[in-house]
Order: sequence, then C-alpha cells, then structure tokens
Amino acid sequence: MTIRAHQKLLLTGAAGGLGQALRERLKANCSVLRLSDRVAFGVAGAGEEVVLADLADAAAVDAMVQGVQAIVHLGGVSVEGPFGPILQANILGLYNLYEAARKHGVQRVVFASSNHVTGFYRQSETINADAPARPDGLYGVSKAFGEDLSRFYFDRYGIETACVRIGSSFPEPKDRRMLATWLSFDDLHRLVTACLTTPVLGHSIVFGMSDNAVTWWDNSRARHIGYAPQDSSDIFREAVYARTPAPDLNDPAVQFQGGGFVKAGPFAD
Ligand code: NAI
Ligand code: 15L
Repeated sequence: MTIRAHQKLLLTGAAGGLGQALRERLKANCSVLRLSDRVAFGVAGAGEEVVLADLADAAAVDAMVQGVQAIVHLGGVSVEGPFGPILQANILGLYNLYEAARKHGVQRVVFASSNHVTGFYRQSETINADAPARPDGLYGVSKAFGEDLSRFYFDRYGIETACVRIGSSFPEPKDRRMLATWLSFDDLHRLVTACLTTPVLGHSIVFGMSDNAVTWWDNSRARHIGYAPQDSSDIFREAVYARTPAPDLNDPAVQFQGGGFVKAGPFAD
C-alpha cells in the first residue's frame, strides 16, 4: 500500500529509464511531484512540476530542491565511462544536492546507489550491508562516495538517507547475471515507498532486488525499512537460459558480482 507521506516530492533523473518508470507510480506518494533532469522530457502533467537542472550547477540545484520535503535522487551518470562526466554529475552533483537539502531543510533522501559499489565481490559470495565497499570501476567509486557523503550529512545534519544499491532494474532480466540482480519496476516503487515512509530511516543501505531465488545480497540489516518484494526473476529463468550461452567460468564478468563492469575501461576523458 502506498502512503501519501509528503506534500512535495522531488524526482531527479526523471528523463531516464527508472525516472520514467517511477513518474506515474510516485504520484501516489505525494500531492505534488517535482520532476527534474538536465535534458528536456516534456511538460508537467496534473500534480507535476518540471524543473530542468544540471546537477553540476549549484544554483540550479538549489532552485530545484527549494520547497520539497523529500528527494528521490536518480539523476547522474548511470554506467561506467570517462571520469569527467562522473565527477560532474555523481560527485560534484551529489555535493550540490546535499548542500541544497541542508539549506532548505529537506528531511529525507532516497539515493540511487548501485550494486557496483560492491562489484568486486565474487558471485559465490553472499554479502550484507556491512561488507566493505569494493567498487568495480569509477562509476562504482562515485556511488561509494555518495554513500559516504550521505552518511556525513546524516551524522552532522540529521538528513536521513536510504542508499539503495540497485541491482538491475529493467522490464525483464536481460541475461543470466540479471536473474540474481533483477529488480522489477513495481518492486522498485515498493522499495522507494518503504524508504520514504518507514518511521525511522536513519542512514541505511539496502540492496535493490526482487525476491529472486539466486541472490548475492542479504538485506537483513535493512529490516527496519519494511521492504517486501513481490516479484521474482524466477519466471524468466527458463527463457533466459534458453537464449544465452553457458557461462565461461574464467571470465571475470562471470566470476564477479559486477558482471561486465569489472572489465570496462579505461576510458579517455
Ligand atoms: P539513466 O541513465 O537512464 O538515467 C539517468 C538520468 O540522469 C538521465 O535522464 C540523465 O539525463 C540524467 N543525468 C545525467 N547526468 C546529469 C546531470 N549532470 N545533471 C542532471 N541530470 C543528469 O539511468 P537509470 O537506469 O534510469 O538509473 C537511474 C539511477 O539509478 C542512476 O543514478 C543509476 O546510477 C542508478 N542505478 C540504476 C540501475 C538500473 O538497473 N537501471 C542499477 C543501479 C543503479
Ligand atoms: C547499474 O548500476 C547501471 O545503472 C545499470 O544500467 C545496470 O547496468 C546495472 O547497474 C547492472 O549492474 O546490471
């Protein structure tokens, strides 16, 4: 059940894949949904506001954040690549976001972190939120920075954050690895709703996954969030096995949780 816990909620990265998936779903969570991205993505509908902002532009981010009670932060570079854009969007941009949140009294943030914070754990390991970060690239490092930055803003200023280490959130799992990492769009919304509405969030790390039979992640440290996934990748297993080759166990992309990200790059800036 979705609770309309906030008057005005900000969704960044609204033009992206997950932003589009959450746009309609999040309207049930608030009276007004403010949507933001740096690229144009259409006009505001009923109950919506649209604010274009580049996360690297502190003044634009300040205006984007003013007047909201909570933020679902999806904006930023979402894959491994050259460091320049990652630095601007995921590091400087996140600092700008938390500074604006501090100035404007935002109480809670749901931060789209990533499984690539821990991508260099092996697929034969099960880890929980206490496992030290082992980023599998500069993108993963930027998300680890976001987890640390948000912890600082909680310890110092009391802004609560859920760092959601999203696995693979797409309409369906695309390959065998995603049978373990898949997060359905409806479960993503359930998880974001739980993060927005649990009474005491503090600073929490939660793995964003559906109820998949094979998993590398243990969410027992996040029980206080109250996330109960209702979907599973298991219904896709047979079809995924039929259309994909048997894995090469010597391939780092098969050995490590981060999959292909562990061997991506280096990229020229
Ligand atoms: P996406 O790449 O489709 O969307 C990201 C959005 O951020 C884009 O619309 C882009 O224009 C915007 N953006 C990029 N740089 C920006 C900047 N400097 N200023 C303002 N906006 C900027 O990514 P997707 O799949 O929707 O993911 C959303 C978030 O979730 C990302 O932060 C990503 O790292 C995270 N995530 C997603 C996963 C997935 O399976 N889809 C898995 C793990 C994490
Ligand atoms: C991510 O962090 C990316 O944003 C997404 O595009 C997927 O590649 C996902 O991880 C994944 O690991 O499958």
